[in-house]
Amino acid sequence: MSMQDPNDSFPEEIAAIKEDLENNDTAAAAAKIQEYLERQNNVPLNIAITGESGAGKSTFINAFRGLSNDDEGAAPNGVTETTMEVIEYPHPNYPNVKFWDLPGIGTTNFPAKKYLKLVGFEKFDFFIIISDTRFRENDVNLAQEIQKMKKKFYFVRSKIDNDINAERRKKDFNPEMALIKMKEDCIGGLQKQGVKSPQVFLVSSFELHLYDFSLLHQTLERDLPAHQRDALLFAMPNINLEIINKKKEAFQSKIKYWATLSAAAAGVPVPGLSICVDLSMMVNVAVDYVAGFGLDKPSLERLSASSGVPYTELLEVLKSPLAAVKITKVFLLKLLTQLTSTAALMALEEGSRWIPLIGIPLAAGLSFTTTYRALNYFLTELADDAQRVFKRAVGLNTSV
Ligand SMILES: Nc1nc2c(ncn2[C@@H]2O[C@H](COP(=O)(O)OP(=O)(O)OP(=O)(O)O)[C@@H](O)[C@H]2O)c(=O)[nH]1
Ligand SMILES: [Mg+2]
Repeated sequence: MSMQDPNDSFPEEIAAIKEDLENNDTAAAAAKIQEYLERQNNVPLNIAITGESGAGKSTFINAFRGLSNDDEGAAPNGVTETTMEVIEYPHPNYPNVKFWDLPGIGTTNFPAKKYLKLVGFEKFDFFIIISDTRFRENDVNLAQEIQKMKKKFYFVRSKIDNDINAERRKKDFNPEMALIKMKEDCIGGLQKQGVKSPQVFLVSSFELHLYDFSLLHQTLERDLPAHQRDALLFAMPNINLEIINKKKEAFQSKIKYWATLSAAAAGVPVPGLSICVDLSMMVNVAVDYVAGFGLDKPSLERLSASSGVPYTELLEVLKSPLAAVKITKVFLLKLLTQLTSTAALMALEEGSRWIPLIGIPLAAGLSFTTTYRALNYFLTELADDAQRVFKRAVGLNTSV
């Protein structure tokens, strides 16, 4: 039986878990699953942002983290390294993902090699070089030195909304053509300065859902090693429906492991529920879903601040009882009791392929099924909410 899942980012660990299950060693499998799931949530990703003063570095970092510039959380988590100020900004919901605000190389007067050494280039997974005009000699020197250090870099041409607004005043205004031309100019300029096949992305930090930000994500995703792709994905703001779907799929592919954990732990039934589930585990997973979709109260408040859509209007489109609330065991138990009695739950396709691998008694099987179905249900509802919230935030029609 093939259980290969394209979303598995630690293939060796998964193979070991499957082997334990096939040998009926559920306890060993459970321990490995726990470890695997924890490891997945703590994959570090370090993104360096550099560019001249005023290029839009801080605004880009804030927007990526779902913050507006005047947001309280936008204050630096300050550390001063060496002789230069390199400031670390963790993602609010995924602190394993860090953005590093580097000083513009031009303001430091260091040659590129020295600059990279001083900012501690080894720890960065890749560099984003930002400019609000054409890219200069400094940017090019830095890019070439980054390449020598066997690291990746991407050029972001910022404040595209300004350029488009300026174009708008022209008689023959054509936004598509203007964007193509801007990109060609940037690429041409970089090539003239000796950068081979430069990757340039046109971005407005005020409107990440427009222009090239999603292309930047796709490119980064393609370039990153498999185990870091989910870290990037979950840190992504919900800039389109595709991102929301990808997050859903990534969560979905883990449900069978959570259900197996629940089955392995089954023994004492939960009061009020006829079968055994691990309530505290389920609370953690639900909290994770909510955070991943940005449906927790702080994330929604930040979205309201950055989109200008009142918080209460965002709340209006929420349907899942799990969004924008504090999820407790008591709360979840109530929800589960309703769910198991109404059986308003999803099909069990993936789960039923997995069950025969686990040599478990009936009670545990029920626990597996309940956990599997409930998590599936929570996930689907929250993903739908995320879509509606996204549409409302960017002003699309939200009728459902
Ligand atoms: N219209 C528009 N303005 C932007 C955008 N990004 C940044 N800005 C503005 O450009 C100015 C500089 O942005 P910052 O993010 O502070 O630039 P920085 O690179 O961090 O500058 P330093 O910290 O001084 O090196 C601010 O007034 C921002 O509001 C954008 O995408 N669109
Ligand atoms: Mg700044």
